[in-house]
Amino acid sequence: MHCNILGAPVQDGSRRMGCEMGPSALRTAGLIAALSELGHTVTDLGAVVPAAVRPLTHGNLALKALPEISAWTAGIADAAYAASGGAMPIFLGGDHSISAGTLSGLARRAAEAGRPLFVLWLDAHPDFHTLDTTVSGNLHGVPLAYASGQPGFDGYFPDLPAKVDPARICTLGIRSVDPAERQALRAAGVTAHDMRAIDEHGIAPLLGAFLERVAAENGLLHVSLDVDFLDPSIAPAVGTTVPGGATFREAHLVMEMLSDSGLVSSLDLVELNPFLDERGRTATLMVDLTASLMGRRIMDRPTRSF
Ligand code: DIR
Ligand code: MN
Ligand code: MN
Ligand code: MN
Repeated sequence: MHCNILGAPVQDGSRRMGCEMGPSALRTAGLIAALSELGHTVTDLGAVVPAAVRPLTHGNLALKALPEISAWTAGIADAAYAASGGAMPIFLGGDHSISAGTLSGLARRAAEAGRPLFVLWLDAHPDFHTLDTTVSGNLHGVPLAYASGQPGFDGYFPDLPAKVDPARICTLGIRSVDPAERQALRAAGVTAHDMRAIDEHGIAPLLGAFLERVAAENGLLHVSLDVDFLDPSIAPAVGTTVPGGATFREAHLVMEMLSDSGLVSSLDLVELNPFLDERGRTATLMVDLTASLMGRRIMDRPTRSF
């Protein structure tokens, strides 16, 4: 597999500074060497450049850095489109607002290829706010709503060349959902597996059922991995820790199942704030999880799908 690495050093989508160091920390933790050791070829495309910032005013006065995030979204969408198709793009955030751009570019690519795009959202949060419903005003809380065509983004975020069908989105690991998001997720038909579902059923059958759907439609699969999907005890370097997250083994199992499936076509690694890390521990875990997704194994096993 050929991997295109793109840095997206965005931090204005979250409340605190530090995510702009995410791409550097993931590179320092050995991402490129890990991919090369697994037999992949890698091109590091450096950092995405945002589009020109233009002034924007919105009735929701809580919104933070709307002109800046809108400009990043346009730049990242173009870069994501250019880096996909024939190679696997890996986007290094940056806070989760970068996925407004990655999903837009990837949806355009999938539409041109005539393939349905599926999205696996690994996160404590569904990030399904619109510009009107967000209470915090932090735009890392809106990318999934934007990319799936929820209302209220027109004139503020770039027009979408293609939307992600909400029925092809699966969130896994959510445990902090605002009331407006809960209602919007249900209305849009997003598959939302919360931590209780993982407790009750185990993570493997939930993921397996989604992968069956991707395979049945010959879909492309984008995986968006937010650091806060993981339990804070193993991944402290994120601004929005929520207790009760995925364990080390659950997270690796997800990545190994994704690898076995052969379905993953692109990946976001987001919300790493290296300023909050304990000697690179979280950055290293994110690299190790990426390695599992890209084929690293404890023992060889006959490849099975899921
Ligand atoms: C919260 C937190 N729902 C918000 N969202 C985060 O600000 O809208 N997403 N942290 O990753
Ligand atoms: Mn997120
Ligand atoms: Mn989150
Ligand atoms: Mn949110």
